[in-house]
Amino acid sequence: MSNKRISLTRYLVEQQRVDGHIPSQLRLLLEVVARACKSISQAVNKGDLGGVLGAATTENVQGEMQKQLDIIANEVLIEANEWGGHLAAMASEEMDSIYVVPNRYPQGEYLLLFDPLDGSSNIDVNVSIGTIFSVLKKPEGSAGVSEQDFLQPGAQQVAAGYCVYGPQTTLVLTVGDGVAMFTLDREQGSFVLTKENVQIPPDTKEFAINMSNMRHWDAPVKRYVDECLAGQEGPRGKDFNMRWVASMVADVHRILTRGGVFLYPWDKREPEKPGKLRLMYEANPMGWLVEQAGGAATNGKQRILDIQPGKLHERVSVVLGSKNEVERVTSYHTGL
Ligand code: P6P
Repeated sequence: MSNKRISLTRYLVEQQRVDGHIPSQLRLLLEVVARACKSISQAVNKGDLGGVLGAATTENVQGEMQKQLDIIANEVLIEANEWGGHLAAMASEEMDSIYVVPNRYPQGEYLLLFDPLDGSSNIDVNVSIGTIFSVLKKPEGSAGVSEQDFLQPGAQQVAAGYCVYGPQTTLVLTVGDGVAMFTLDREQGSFVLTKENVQIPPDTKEFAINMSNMRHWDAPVKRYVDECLAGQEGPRGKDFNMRWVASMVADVHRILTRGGVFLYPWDKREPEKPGKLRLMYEANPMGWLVEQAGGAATNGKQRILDIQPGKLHERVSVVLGSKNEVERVTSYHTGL
């Protein structure tokens, strides 16, 4: 077995040619997104030297102050993808409405959704952040493209992934045939396959949640976390460890790499909102990656990928990771 590492390009060509798994236009789309992530990684890695740390003067659709790098990453993804002929439109956490590919470029059959730089509260303190992306097909027969075309359950995704900008820059991808990881070789300037057929252990001793919100949680979440904290002497009969990076990409990457369960549940702080995280470009892509790696992802009550979106920027509660833990948390909510 050759120990010659294969590039992202070769992996995608083989997924297209050998497995007939992805059409050439989807392969092109994923190569363009990967190149955009390389550019974002370079901007992030410059930090203060690039003069782009700190806040911008604008808010995003969520009412959150944008960081300069949020806006830069968004522009990089738009400019990289709009001319290729593979997309009909894009949607981003950083844009109120969809971005339709301008008439001067050919329209394609895919819809690209992304959180261009997730975890941006960590940018200025040099903690891992990342780009999350999801790919849908434009519904057949619809002339033109509208926001309604994006409102498909996560089970309809044809590709999903993220790029984590940490000690390594690593692209993690699924096209429905398992999860593969590609590490950026900066000397070659290319992503190289470093792990495939990623598997999340079904059990874990590590949970990830923002504990400062404990007094605001619903009873099932409080029960689950209390049992973890009770450790060996408690009902779980084992001690647990806790992690919270406050960057979903970093927390999910740890879970894909060594297992764990991640929770961002509904809480009483903003009771009208189902959760903090966004369904279309955070929970859906991460949920599919986790499922493709043998894990599970629910909103506490139902499979995230089955949720029918009502709005482009709608939020959702998220419980994802090691299958047996996710099933336990979900059973505490449903009583099943
Ligand atoms: P909190 C980052 O802003 C983010 O959207 C996710 O990446 C992360 O998991 C979560 O919010 C962190 O939220 O309330 O702990 O700061």
